[in-house]
Amino acid sequence: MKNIFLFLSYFLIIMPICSQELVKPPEPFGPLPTHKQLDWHEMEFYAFVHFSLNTFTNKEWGYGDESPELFNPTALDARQWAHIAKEAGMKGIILVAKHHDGFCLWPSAYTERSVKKSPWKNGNGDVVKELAAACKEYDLKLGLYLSPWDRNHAQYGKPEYITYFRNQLKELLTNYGDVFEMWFDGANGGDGYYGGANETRKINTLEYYDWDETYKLIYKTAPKTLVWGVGPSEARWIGNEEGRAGKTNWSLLRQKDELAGKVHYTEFMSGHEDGEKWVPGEADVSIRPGWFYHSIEDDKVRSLDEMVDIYYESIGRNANLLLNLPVDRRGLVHENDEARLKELVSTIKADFKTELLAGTKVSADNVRGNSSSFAAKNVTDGDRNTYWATDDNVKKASIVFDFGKPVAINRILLQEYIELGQRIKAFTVEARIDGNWKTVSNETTIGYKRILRIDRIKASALKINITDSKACVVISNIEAYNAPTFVKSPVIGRDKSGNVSMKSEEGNKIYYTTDGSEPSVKSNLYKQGFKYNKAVVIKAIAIHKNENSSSAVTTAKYGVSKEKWKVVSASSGNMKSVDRIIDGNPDTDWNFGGGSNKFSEEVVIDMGTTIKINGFTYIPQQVGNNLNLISKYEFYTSLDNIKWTMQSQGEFSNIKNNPIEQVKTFTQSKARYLRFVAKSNDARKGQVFSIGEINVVEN
Ligand code: FUL
Repeated sequence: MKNIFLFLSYFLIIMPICSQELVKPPEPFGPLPTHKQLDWHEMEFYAFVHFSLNTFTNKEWGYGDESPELFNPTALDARQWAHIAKEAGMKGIILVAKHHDGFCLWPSAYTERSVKKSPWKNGNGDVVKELAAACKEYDLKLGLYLSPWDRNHAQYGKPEYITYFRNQLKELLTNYGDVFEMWFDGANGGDGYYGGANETRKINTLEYYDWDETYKLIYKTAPKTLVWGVGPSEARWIGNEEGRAGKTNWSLLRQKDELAGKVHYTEFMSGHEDGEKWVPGEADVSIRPGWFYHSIEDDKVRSLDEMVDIYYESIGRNANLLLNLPVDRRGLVHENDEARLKELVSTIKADFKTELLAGTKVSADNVRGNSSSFAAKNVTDGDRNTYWATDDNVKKASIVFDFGKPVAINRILLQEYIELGQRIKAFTVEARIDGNWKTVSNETTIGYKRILRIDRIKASALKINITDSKACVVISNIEAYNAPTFVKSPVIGRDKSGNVSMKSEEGNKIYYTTDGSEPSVKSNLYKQGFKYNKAVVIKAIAIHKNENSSSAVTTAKYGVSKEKWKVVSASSGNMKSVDRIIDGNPDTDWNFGGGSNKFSEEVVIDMGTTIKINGFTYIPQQVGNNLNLISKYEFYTSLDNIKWTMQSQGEFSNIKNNPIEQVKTFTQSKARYLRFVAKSNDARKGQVFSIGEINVVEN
């Protein structure tokens, strides 16, 4: 009897335990992340700081001839930057130590073009050092941006500059403690000061920097540093400066092709399913239109709606989010930016307040070797190192969470155990609503993290179906939430004649003010469009149709309407549709130039009346591929269309990567006529130029 008992207990207790131990974890599949990259993925959210001579010259790209004496912050406090970043849950700060104009925020031993020659702290300051100390104090990681392009350096384009660049790299990587990320921007615009040569220098970006050697130097000097951007990098640009990754986003890249110039940057949004290297995406974006601080953008901080979308379309789409907080002339992050960041963080915190899957009944239709080590419930245990895995040949599988009663859900978060590679190619989400299964989402990749925003459902069970995978399924984490309803802010528009219109989501009510005061349910209720052609600040909120919740405020600032504006002449282009450049709608654009013998094209606008202006703006083509961007311009004003005064000339820096409204200001002048000259960037004849809209700045 005793023997039979022992015999049975072997089969019932001991054998299952032993066989569980025998079930091996899945083999890694495809390119894998390094330890450095795994740590980097977990950082998720960190700050970018653009602060340099451009802050004081009001530019986005300096030409390289600006005097270092202009750098004179009145109250620089890197601890303030670090405090703001820490409060926002960010894990680090990447500082632009040298931008394209060559000015160094640290006292480099290899140049005089640095803080050494500025009045700030009598030339004894070091911004990199101050930030490194602040990061240490706030337990943040430090990253640095060193622009490969240097529009100041006399030897840029020659081998000597590469030595200089590498010397500076060594300085940055050895004197300031650990640097978690080294940021190499790809911009190489061509022209610059170059030690007084004032010329265009073109280099072959694939060869000139000899990145292989530079990377060797970095890895030797600072093995913990992850290198981003150009060269054989360990993380990639996401392909736009709007902070948005593709819905499908592989952490893999065909980097060999990229280094051979065979990959277009638009492919960066999604990576390559068949990429041979782990090169995950980092989505960079500024909290304002520009990367550097410009006071004119104080009321152009991105809306909360936009910021929330950015969060979900970067971190929620398997990318890290690098959010730029431009530091102003005081040397501080501006109050408006800080306030918006706080709003973003509290919205996201509220969205992820209560997790709903932990503690539910979890089951899967396949569990690797039936072993508890790979059980379905591992996805709800809060441990990223345990995972649900399927048998080797099983690339389609479902996991079900049973709530027992209807539960409201509108967010689903999923994570693969990327230590074993990125595998999932497609998945769907089903919800059991009133006893029936209904598909609520049909998706592609997951990666390190994927967050779905779905319409709120009341489900008694949730099912995730992996419908296609490169190898067996390995998922470490699945969560669900019921985020508060987010009411989108109204969109305000005003056309050429001053007709104001407002839009919100169907059924929501809009309340607005025209006197600059904050709108509330006691303000004007928007019923239909109205005419307002004087200068005005319109503020509006939307109130949700069922829940009494309100949106954030939309603020729209307008000058006198363009009712009396006319395009009087244009050097080319179809005059029938030329009004598109002054119709108040940036989405309608107009082209001119092309096929001619000219290096530049121009349009003349009559504003119908003389007003005081102190700037103009150019909005490039917004819909489409922005193929015909204007990057060099001249701008003139006149009172009579005969005698012209040049008010501004120069470049629309960075317009290629960031095709937003370009604002150029000048000393206030009376004007009735405007002449806008579009100039060919590289002295190419017959270039086509596009204009979405021309506006004036009146203050
Ligand atoms: C770009 C640069 O040209 C911008 O000035 C900015 O630094 C941005 C982050 O990268 O390509």
